[in-house]
Amino acid sequence: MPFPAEILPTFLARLLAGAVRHNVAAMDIVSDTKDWTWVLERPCPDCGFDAAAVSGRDVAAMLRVAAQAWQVRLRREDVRDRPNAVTWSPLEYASHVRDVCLRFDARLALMLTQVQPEFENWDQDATAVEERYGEQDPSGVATELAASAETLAAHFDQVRGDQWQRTGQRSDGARFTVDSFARYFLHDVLHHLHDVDIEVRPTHERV
Ligand code: NI
Ligand SMILES: [Zn+2]
Repeated sequence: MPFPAEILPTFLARLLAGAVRHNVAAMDIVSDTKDWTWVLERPCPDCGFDAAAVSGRDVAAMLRVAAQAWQVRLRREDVRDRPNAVTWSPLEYASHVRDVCLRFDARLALMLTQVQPEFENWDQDATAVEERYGEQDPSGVATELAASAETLAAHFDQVRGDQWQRTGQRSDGARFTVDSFARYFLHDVLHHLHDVDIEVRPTHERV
């Protein structure tokens, strides 16, 4: 099993080096209505993350590193600025990531306690409007994101043995194991760091 701390810094380092360039079309807010399950099969051409190269067991540690990067991003002056009319501001993306952690934590609990549960549909764009993501307080979002990410990381840490192969299903029919669900989730958190042009130094440089 690869040591997870080595993978995420490589990813962040590539972002810093400009090796991964934006695909402007892919940044559109409506992109979250697309089915992203293909990211489990091949590297994401936008953010460069390869979900097939990690194990569900790596996800908790990588989530903790990513959550730190979000803390840094939320402190920047341009946190409320949208790059253009159809792209979320970093604050909106961070609010989304906070809620993704909450939502996926609830789904993980279902997968661990029920036989192939079906997840309730979640309209992410409607939630962003209803919850007024763009008007939330950045420091409050930072605190909430840190808490929701840590809660989910702790629950991933508690998954044991056969539990990684338990299953769940989205309302659109997409099926996940806890393992693929964890890797799918991690991509979302990392992809959105890419969306907000994260500029943080990897904390675990390999020497
Ligand atoms: Ni997302
Ligand atoms: Zn991506």
